[in-house]
Amino acid sequence: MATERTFSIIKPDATARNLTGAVNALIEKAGLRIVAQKRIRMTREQAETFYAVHKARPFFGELVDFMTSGPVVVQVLEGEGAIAKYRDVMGATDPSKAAEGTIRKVHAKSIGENSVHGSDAPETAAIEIAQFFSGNEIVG
Ligand code: FUP
Repeated sequence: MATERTFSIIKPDATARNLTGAVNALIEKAGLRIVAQKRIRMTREQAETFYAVHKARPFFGELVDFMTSGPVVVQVLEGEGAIAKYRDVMGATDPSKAAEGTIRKVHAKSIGENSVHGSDAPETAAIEIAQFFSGNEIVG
């Protein structure tokens, strides 16, 4: 399998509970390398752009409110099959349905406050990485 990069966000519910290191430990234990990372406060415009695909969904407003409610840590993760691997490490969107040992099973509070984001495909990974990082900020 090819080496890939995926985009990750440690969300406000996790930074509020001081879980950045705990999430990073699960990422690194899975063999993914954190090749870029920064802590930011997302603007509404950034969150609306990032989640534009969900614009028509009933939870869109709440999602943007939540993602701008506190600091987030945006990251680029690298590894063999990193996109699918990180989705496995994250677990299902709804933490009550997530597999044992996954980030969302261990740490997430609800389907909305679910601790992490990870890209779902190579095309979205490239777009999401480019929204938050320039090339020279990613050091593999
Ligand atoms: P995921 O790819 O697992 O992050 O899930 P989705 O792309 O389906 O959803 C993106 C985000 O929208 C979730 F992380 C949280 C939010 N969401 C809700 O708040 N309610 C829902 O019913 C579904 C998603």
